[in-house]
Amino acid sequence: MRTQVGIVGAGPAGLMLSHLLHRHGISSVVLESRSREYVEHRVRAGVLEQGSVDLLRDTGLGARLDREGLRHEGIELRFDGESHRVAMTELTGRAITVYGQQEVVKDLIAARLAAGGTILFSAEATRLSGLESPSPVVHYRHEGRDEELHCDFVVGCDGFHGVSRSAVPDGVLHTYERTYPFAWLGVLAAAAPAVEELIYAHHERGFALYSMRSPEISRLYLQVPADEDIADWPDERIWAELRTRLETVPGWTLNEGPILEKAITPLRSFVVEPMQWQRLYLAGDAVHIVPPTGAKGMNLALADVALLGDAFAAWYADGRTDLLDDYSRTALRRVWRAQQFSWWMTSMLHRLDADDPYEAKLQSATLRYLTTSPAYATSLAENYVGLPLV
Ligand code: RFL
Ligand code: PHB
Repeated sequence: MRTQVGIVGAGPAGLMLSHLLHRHGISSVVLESRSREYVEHRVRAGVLEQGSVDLLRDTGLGARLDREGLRHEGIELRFDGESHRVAMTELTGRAITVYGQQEVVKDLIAARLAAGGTILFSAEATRLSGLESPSPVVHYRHEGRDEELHCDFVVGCDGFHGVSRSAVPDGVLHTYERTYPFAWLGVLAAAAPAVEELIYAHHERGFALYSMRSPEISRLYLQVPADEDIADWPDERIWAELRTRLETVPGWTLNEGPILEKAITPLRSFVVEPMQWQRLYLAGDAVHIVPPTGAKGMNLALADVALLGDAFAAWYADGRTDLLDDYSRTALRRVWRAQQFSWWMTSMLHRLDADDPYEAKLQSATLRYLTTSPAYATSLAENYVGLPLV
């Protein structure tokens, strides 16, 4: 098979890139190791920055998002038995939209297929070759056969565990990394959200987050130790812990309901530089991971491919190489802004070292400062709603 841009991975990054390229008249093929059913039902992120919403709307993907997405103009910080609102829209003029990542993925798949695009599901890329030549190849396995996808460029959008990054020779990439001694236990529950805005709760037993997906579905997270086993968390234990960490404000109670899904995700900060080598470009979780506390992962993935879409358009239309050459440097500016913000939110809100009371006092001081200083709150708000693309 031959195409102009070979894309590995049908997450938000790979699918959006294919959609953007199509709008510029550039052909692409997306290879995805999982089934369509699997990627459309994988529960992950839920928060879209204003810039991501604008990108979806401006490229014809706004209809269901505008109907079903929940626009939020603030978030709540809960700590020391108090609740404080960060009025994001008042402070920045912008808002976020709660719309599940799998809904973005469904909308993108539907749009690509309606436009005659090629997404091969259950097609696992096994290795890349010829990246230093003008016609690189993605080797993949599909329906029991080894196949080749020949293209002008390869874009690795295959997430943290993908194969694309490892095609770069040793010594070229620099890795910057931080692991945290805790993870998030996330649940999806058939319970009407008890609040209209997200609650980020700092508690002596650990962080908790109250989010949602719709007027009927709540999405909740608990900080747990990194090596925690999900089998040790029957539903009743989860609800009890959520009540302890979230019901800290007089008169506020959690709405409970059947738990539809639960999983534990480790927290990690990770960046690989540069985001390009020869004819291979890397985007999204394949080159950078943030802990989810800042709600930045999916947004960064979309921002990367927005740059790549324009860069390939300039190359195919006018033979311009400047945008492709600048891709890594430009994208990394946003990536590192999000790294710092996500690390800061994570450090402020999680229980860090139980034996260090000084740390806990610092966290309280930071949170209190946020609730008393519009200048500091604006810094949180402008990062959370997202700084303008590029
Ligand atoms: P994805 O979504 O991981 O997609 C990569 C795709 O590549 C496929 N793949 C391969 N295909 C072919 N051949 C191979 N060899 C392959 N290897 C892998 C995979 O099957 C997959 O389909 O990466 P992408 O597109 O870069 O998107 C990144 C986002 O998924 C990720 O950053 C977010 O989910 C992170 N995240 C959040 N981001 C936000 O912006 N806002 C949030 O509120 C938010 N909350 C979260 C999150 C991630 C979480 N988890 C579970 C990691 C909450 C959680 C709990
Ligand atoms: C979510 O709704 O899944 C979500 C919201 C905010 C975060 C992380 C995840 O910071």
